[in-house]
Amino acid sequence: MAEETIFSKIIRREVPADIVFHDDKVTAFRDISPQAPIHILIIPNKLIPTINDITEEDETMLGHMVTVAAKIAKQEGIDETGYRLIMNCNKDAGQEVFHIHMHLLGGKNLGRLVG
Ligand code: DGP
Repeated sequence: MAEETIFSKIIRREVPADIVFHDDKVTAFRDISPQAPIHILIIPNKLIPTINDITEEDETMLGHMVTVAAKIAKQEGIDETGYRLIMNCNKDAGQEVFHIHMHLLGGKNLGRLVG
């Protein structure tokens, strides 16, 4: 059984967060330590510790995370200027919270990361 993180408490509204979207599959809220003018985390309501723990039954929910990210980007007015979606897995990527999450970053030129 995976250990809960602070994100489970945010989903259950036991810890305050600036929630911008939620439905039966995902919750999205502003990052406590923003790395860009817009920095939102999209997380599954189901606890999955790392990307390595994703199974085929999670595929629909993962697609939904991307759809929700695009919807929020539009809501935040950065759909046309652009944004970046990032998911970190384990130590070398700097994952700190072991409940998978997608970072949505935008609101400024983010520079080139890869490519
Ligand atoms: P990562 O390094 O990918 O595991 O990113 C974890 C992010 O979670 C990091 O950008 C800070 C954010 N975070 C951690 N704890 C909290 C919290 O209690 N509330 C909010 N809103 N964000 C948090």
